Amino acid sequence: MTNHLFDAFRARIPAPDRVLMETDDGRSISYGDMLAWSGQFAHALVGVGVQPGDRVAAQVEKTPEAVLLYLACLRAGAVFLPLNTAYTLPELDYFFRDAEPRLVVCDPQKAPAVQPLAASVGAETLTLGRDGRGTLADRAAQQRTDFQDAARGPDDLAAILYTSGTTGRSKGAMLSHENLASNARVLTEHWRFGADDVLIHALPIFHTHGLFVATNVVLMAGARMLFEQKFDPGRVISLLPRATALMGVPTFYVRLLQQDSLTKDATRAMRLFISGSAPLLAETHNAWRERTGHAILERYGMTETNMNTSNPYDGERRAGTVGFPLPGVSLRIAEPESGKPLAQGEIGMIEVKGPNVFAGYWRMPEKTKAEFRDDGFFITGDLGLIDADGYVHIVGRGKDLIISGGYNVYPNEIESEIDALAGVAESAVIGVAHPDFGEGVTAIVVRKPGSAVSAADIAGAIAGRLAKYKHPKQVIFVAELPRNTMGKVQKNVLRDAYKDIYAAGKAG
Ligand code: MCA
Ligand code: AMP
Repeated sequence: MTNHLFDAFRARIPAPDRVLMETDDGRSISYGDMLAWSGQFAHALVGVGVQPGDRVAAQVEKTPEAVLLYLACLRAGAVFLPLNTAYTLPELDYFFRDAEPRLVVCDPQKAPAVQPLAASVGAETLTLGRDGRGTLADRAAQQRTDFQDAARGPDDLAAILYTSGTTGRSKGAMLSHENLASNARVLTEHWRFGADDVLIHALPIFHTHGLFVATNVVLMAGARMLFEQKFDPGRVISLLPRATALMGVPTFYVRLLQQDSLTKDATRAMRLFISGSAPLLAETHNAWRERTGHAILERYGMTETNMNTSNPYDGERRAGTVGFPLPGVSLRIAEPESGKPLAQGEIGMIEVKGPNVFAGYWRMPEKTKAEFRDDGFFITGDLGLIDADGYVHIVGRGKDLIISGGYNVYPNEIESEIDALAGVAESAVIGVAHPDFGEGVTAIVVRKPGSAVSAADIAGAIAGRLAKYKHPKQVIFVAELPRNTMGKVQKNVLRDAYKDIYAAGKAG
């Protein structure tokens, strides 16, 4: 019996005593430990009734045990559903209702509030804390270490990751074993990862970047990771001499550049710095090269597609571009409305096809259909062009999306919350250039006549409903919103009017 993705990882294990993870609190987990403990975790999942195809939702802190839970889900044939630790109870409630998990794993402190939500959809709740302890770990500790992996083929689901839509509800992107395996294999080769690599892993593990790009590549290479609970620029610099590679969002690089201890000497042992999830400013790329002598390698992906393009390992890493389509990925620029392919150099919709592209949105066949062309290309919603040398440039977004510190924020979701307040007539949420987060979430609000609703009222209403990173960094009140002749709010006019509010030295 084969288990498509886990067998691929298993085949790359260099030796059982080789280290897979070193944590910031001094723990060291070998590949042999990973095999034994993920087997115990898999037994624990089966013990609470998890069967192949069942969803296992996890809102847990970043610990080695959280990685074991992910691997245990693969081995048990379950569908892993990681959730951002910042999500609030109303957000969780939606995901549980939509995905109908068999099991929910959460922090012990959150369990009293989460358990009733899980129970309302018939899910069991187990806990896993910041210290790696909890009812899941307790149950796992009593299990045998050998586990007969569930048979899973290339097209079976490995994970569902939720991604918000520009309109309407969040959508669960269904990722198959082969989606993840093919991308991990391609990235490992393209970026030349091998058993001697040591990756600084300081990303969260509930989104594609930290889970599938960083963790899967390490597993596929039989490499090691320095597993940091959260990103701390000083710590990362202190780890550089022991590492060979770093993966980060642009905010990582901006914050690292603020450290005087970031020097050529400090980065001498490193072979690769990779950036993605949001545009890396050419300014940051150039400053990094000047300070360290390394050219950051920028790549481009999406939750639905994993990684699509990458700058070259050997050739020129061109600032402001996301490089070339990865091997096996077809990428074209098309006319957004008709899907007609455009000539080289023209700006249009980026569309992709390949083994990396997801299987569709969970229980949303109509939405899935709407985002694919008839010939199978996925419509990314990103606008771009291919230059004369074949480099892909992302020049804008066809979707109303803000990316703040690498997290996607959908204005529609925040506008709905603000508009629901009694004193608010209407609102527009926009992304404004921000020196730290890339874009700062900003709310432009029109009060109802006679209303005195304040920025604090808005913050108070959103708290507890939306994850913190979605909260507006500034709220600006205006008499009316600019509209075009069709009556549509002109967000470009607003973005232009407020483009300097976060300029260095200003509040926010
Ligand atoms: C934290 N805050 C944020 C963000 N993160 N606000 C806006 N945007 C954010 N990204 C809030 C905190 O709640 C806090 O609020 C305040 O901002 C400052 O917190 P700070 O300590 O500065 O933040 P941090 O904890 O240091 O986090 C910043 C971070 C983190 C390290 C950049 O956001 C991060 O790890 N981002 C990576 C996200 C990621 O992995 N994205 C990949 C998605 P207060 O002070 O009021 O409490 S996958 C993807 O996009 C695709 C597939 C791809 O291509 O990779
Ligand atoms: P997510 O929904 O978290 O998967 O975010 C995917 C989106 O992030 C893409 O559709 C792009 O808009 C954006 N993105 C990812 N990598 C890059 C990059 N290197 N440059 C610009 N945008 C990026």
